[in-house]
Amino acid sequence: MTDNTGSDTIPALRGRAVAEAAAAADAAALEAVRLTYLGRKGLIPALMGRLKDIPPEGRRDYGRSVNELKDAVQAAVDARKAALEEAAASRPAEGFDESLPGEWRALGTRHPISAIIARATSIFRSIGFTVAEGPDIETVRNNFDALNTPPDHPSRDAQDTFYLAGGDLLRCHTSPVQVRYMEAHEPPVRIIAPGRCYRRDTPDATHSANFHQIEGLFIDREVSLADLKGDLTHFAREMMGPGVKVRFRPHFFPFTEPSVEVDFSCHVCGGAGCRVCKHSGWIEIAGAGMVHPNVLKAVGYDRHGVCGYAFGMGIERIAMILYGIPDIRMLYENDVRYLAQFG
Ligand code: 2U9
Repeated sequence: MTDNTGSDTIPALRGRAVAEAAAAADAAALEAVRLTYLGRKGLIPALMGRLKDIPPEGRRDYGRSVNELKDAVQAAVDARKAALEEAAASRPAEGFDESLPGEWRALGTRHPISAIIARATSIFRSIGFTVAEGPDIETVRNNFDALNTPPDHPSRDAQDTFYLAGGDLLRCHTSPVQVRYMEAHEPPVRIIAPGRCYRRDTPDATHSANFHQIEGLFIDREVSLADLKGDLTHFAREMMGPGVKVRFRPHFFPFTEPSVEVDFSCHVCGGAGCRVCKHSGWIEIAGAGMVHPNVLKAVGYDRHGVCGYAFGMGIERIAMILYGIPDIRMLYENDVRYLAQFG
């Protein structure tokens, strides 16, 4: 026979309805199946409505087979409903199953440069420094003029510094951060400035056009070279280990007077001499000195009757020494198989 489902026979309709009920993914889908076949306007009541069109001698059989179809579909819907309810009852609260193993996430490691900055920052924080930051693109005035750099100083040369089209430049040290800070704050000042710097260096094992520095500045009444020596010695011991010795050699920088270079005893040989320290027992780590009066004047600090010390050191150099990294370029190639061992 045919019906308003198209050409389905009663057995075919039964097969389709039972299969759809069994496949219903949830209660809503099952209800949709039920309405399609058993609902008041569904296919099975429509079949029942045709009883009057059947010749009288065939009505008994027709009525019985539609009733059997109805019972079979109702049974399939009931069975699926029970199965769905049972599954829902045995499932824990939505979204959380405490019996499952924890989710494992692959965490990255800190880049050695970030690790050194974090350690150095924490050491200086513990002795009262705060962190200051500034832009990578700077003015000639903040990067050179305010730092007492003579007009003919080689570092100003376009061979050494990246100049941008409007006359600004990429800072070649983080010192302009301190210039800005002093112009925005009254003394006393006790800040460190870690950050990215740029120089027109040809890349090799120890040079990169991009590198990082951490600089420090302490300005107050009666700050002395003894404070500088004490604070940098503390830093050396915290950073490299308690046995490290520190020595200060006279030097020259335009922005400090007097100026010193700061060496740490070699942490590999303890000062006896080895390949790492080129058999000198010492490794040059930082430059430092008492802030030049012209720098204090440039930022308007001369009227406060203050003085201070400043220092600067290269982060890559410390990372290479501490982690035994032989070539600065390994820090920038971003080979995670190599970098994953640090931090
Ligand atoms: C202000 C005044 C003075 C920062 C200083 C150095 C010495 C120094 C080098 C170390 C290795 C740069 O990365 S490196 O090549 N730095 O030797 N830096 S004193 O002096 C300042 C800074 C800011 C206002």
